[in-house]
Amino acid sequence: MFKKILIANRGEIALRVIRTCKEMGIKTVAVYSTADKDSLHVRFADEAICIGPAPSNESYLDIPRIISAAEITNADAVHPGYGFLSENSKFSRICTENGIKFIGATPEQIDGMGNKAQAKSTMEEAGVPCVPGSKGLVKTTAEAKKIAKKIGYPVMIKASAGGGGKGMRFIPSEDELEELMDSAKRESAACFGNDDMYMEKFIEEPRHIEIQIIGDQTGNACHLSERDCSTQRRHQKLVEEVPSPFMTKKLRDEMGQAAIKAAKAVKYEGAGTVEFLVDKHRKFYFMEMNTRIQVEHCVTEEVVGFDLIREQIKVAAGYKISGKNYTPQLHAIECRINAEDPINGFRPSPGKINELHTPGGHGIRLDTHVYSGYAIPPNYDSMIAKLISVAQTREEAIAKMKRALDEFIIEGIKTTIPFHIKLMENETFVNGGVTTKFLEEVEFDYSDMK
Ligand code: MV4
Repeated sequence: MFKKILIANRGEIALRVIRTCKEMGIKTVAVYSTADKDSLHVRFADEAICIGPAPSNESYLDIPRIISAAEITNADAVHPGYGFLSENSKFSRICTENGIKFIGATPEQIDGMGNKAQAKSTMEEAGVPCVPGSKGLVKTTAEAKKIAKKIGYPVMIKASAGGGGKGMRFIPSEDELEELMDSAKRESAACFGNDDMYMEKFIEEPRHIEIQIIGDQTGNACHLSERDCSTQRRHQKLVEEVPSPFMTKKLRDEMGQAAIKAAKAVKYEGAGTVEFLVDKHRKFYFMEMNTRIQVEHCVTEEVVGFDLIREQIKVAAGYKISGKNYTPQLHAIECRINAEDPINGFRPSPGKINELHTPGGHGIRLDTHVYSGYAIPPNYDSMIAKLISVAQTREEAIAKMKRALDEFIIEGIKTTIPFHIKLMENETFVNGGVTTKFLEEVEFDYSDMK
């Protein structure tokens, strides 16, 4: 087992990893920017090294500085968390070349999944259902028109280097194709320095359902059931839950088997997520594979009953997984609490937390790095807490979440708490009818809130 892990991240996930390391008797090294000198991950780690100023490019994304910190402190492994360098193949490679175990995917797996057109081909070959569309890249608009005509409009054109909706366009008919494909190419070139495109048939009002998988160094892999992440706004997830209210035993089994095929096809080691689009007929299609621990891993932990960070560390150290798949026995919901004002278009609201009262009680978990008096820096992601409720049924989990949101007091900044209170009372959400289109269409009325 590792003796000392450097956590190349900040915020709640850095704290999350430190907690598990402590429980496992592994020493921890925090790295931090000057903006984070008063952060809890700095205080709770065994050692902490300042790696630069507030901008991520000069701190949490600066590979040489992080490798130096690992060498100075004699860390034998690095946990990258999510975001930052977690899916950076160069970082994964440099860690390995320096004799530091990267707790995550290999450079080949990161690049293979980062290239979305290639990832789709790999999955198709492995027998994972994919959305009908182009075989690989679409080079010209003439070729695009030919393929679109064959699969039928509407279609989606997607950037191969993309993800999170960047460089993606909905094309209703041939008339708009040329203009939309050109603009997608320009956006992709500007964002990713690459304008490769592929095409898919448009899936109407899909749900975003992902499968958590874990693989070990012997090539064995299992799934830990699904997470429904359909409650998104502009490709930002706001709520995740398991089981999906749309799930059936048969669908879980089929999606789980497809996700295991996906993992085995790339000999996946560690924790990963296979994302699917699910249409109204419960047909599912591979969308992307994430080669990292995700923000929403906690809901899975609550329903399967084990610590995913611990499992990640164990497989990275060479332990074998049991190979058994999991069916959720409980219901868990996560609300992302962001320092954003939902009443004003989710505008960022960094600043000092003057007063904080955190919820607790039966079935409530709160993962956060904030405390009373903490100043949220404007430089990073706006997520400040993850509130998770766990209960026997969905109805009870919603009731618990509502109760916990009402107890949650954060003064000095605006947060997404009012949004979540409204969502927990929304008929479509309560009925389990949320698709990825829901938050594009609904506008909550906050006038009755203080
Ligand atoms: C789609 C789609 C419909 N049909 N692909 C959005 C982000 C990117 N990862 C894939 N996305 C979509 N791809 C086809 N063929 C609809 C979306 C989509 C979406 C997917 C997941 C979660 C939220 C979404 C919001 C809008 C569109």
